Amino acid sequence: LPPVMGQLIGASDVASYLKPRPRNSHKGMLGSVGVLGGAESMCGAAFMAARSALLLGAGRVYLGLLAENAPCVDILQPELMLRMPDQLLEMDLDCLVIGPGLGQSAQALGYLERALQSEIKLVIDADALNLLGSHAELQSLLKKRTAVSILTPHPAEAGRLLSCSSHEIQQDRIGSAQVLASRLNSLLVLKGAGTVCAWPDESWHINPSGNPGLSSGGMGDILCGMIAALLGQRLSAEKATLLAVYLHGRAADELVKNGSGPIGLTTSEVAIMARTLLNRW
Ligand code: NPW
Ligand code: AMP
Ligand code: MG
Repeated sequence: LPPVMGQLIGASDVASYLKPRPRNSHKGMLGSVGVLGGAESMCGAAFMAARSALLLGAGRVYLGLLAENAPCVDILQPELMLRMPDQLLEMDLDCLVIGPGLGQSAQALGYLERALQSEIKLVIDADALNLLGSHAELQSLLKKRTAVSILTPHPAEAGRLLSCSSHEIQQDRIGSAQVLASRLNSLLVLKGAGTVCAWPDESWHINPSGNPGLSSGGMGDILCGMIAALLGQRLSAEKATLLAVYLHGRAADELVKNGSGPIGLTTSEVAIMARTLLNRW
């Protein structure tokens, strides 16, 4: 028989990935996470990613917003540290989320180019994926990276990367995720019901958790913050990805059981429930 390349993500597998904190832990060992995005009218996406990184246990979370009129503090989450995007790219971060609400301006393109040229671990989402889809030179930079790159497209973003429609992606979700992972030398998370996580060696995992309560704006933005928080807490890229994907869906499942969804489920509820599950396991 050929070796089995695919499997379902199991709660019992991922629950043990994040080890209990040592008694003498400090924020320096729990990861400095950066989030770069939030152009005009889309700051919310970057705030959501940053807040979810905080809730999932990152030691420090920095946020760089592109919008000219961006606030300098998140009044509702003052733990977040706001920085200019240029400053953020010069910091010694453990990982960087780039893309939520980033827009596709020349400025956004420049920041993405710099991030891809750096040695930092990257979680690449939303508009950063759209920019990659329309700039072959960025794809070459991505392929050449030796540091971790995790891509989190939904079907339309995956279609932009493969120059096809989201419908075509949906016809072969596993194949599409495998092609993107190996072609772009990245860990690939193809989102949507039954999220597919594919690695460059063509192995893949399907996520059984999650429900239609997650079908609202911002749910993808919190997922990339969750992955980054776990990377910051020193999980391998594969483990951080599988645990975050499972937990994101499982949190939504718990909330639907409690009657908080599927109708009207919000990102903050999902991130807080994910924190509860992580602390209970
Ligand atoms: P269709 O119709 O099937 O072809 P876009 P976006 C598809 C920011 N945000 N299964 C579907 O396409 C983001 O971070 C800001 C199948 C759908 O119409 C980005 O920077 C927020 N298809 C920017 O906005 C909150 C699926 O994708 C299309 C699918 C644009 O990102 C919202 C939409 O994709 C948002 O996060 C699925 N499961 N999921 C804020 N509060 O600031 C998606 N599709 O056109 O890339 O737009 O994802 O909203
Ligand atoms: P985005 O489209 O970037 O906001 O991401 C949406 C997030 O919600 C992804 O993690 C999807 O996998 C998840 N999601 C959306 N709709 C569903 C669904 N019907 N079932 C399970 N997960 C979903
Ligand atoms: Mg998204």
